[in-house]
Amino acid sequence: MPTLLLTGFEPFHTHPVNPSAQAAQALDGQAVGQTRVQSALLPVEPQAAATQLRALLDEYRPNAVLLTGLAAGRPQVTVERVALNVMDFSIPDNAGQTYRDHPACADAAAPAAYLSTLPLRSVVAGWRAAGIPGHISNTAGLYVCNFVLYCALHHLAITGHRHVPCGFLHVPANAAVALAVPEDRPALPYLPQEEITRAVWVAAKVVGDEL
Ligand code: PCA
Repeated sequence: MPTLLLTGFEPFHTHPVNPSAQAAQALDGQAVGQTRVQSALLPVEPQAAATQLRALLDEYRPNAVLLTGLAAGRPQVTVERVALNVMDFSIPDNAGQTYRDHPACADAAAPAAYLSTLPLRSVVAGWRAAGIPGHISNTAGLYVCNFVLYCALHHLAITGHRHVPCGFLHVPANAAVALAVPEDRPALPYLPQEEITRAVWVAAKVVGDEL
């Protein structure tokens, strides 16, 4: 059975939970269509996350890679188109570090950007067919999610696995994340966790079906 590596992130910043982690945990070990989901949680700390991710790619040799994270403030699920070789954090990571105008990968051969190798249009079509509004996003930000997507695509490229579909889903806040925002601060749009998990499941199904 083909394996799909599904990652979520630990909580970060002021968010008490991370809905991407809850979705990844809920789907761990499940057969989605003909594909087995293998989930992992990544720290919101670039070097530690990259080390862990490279080890997961080398150990599991997944047939597809679906990375997920929280984009608090986005109203819908999104599938990212591109990862840039830039880190420019507006908030510190979980180790208290803030990187500014910093390359994600300093190798001379590292390109300025990698395009996601997921079937983006099929994922969005799969969501719509399942009654889930979602769209392609043209920026994954310049924080840890963009960094991790860049590292995964770079690692697959330099280890001869460019053919392995790999990309990133950003999910909205869930109720717990939205409830943690003080009432005098701008309110966050949210989706129930079950719907976030279902959107990740549908994306995994679409990606697995196209293998
Ligand atoms: N979202 C952050 C990092 C971890 C997460 O879940 C991001 O969008 O970069």
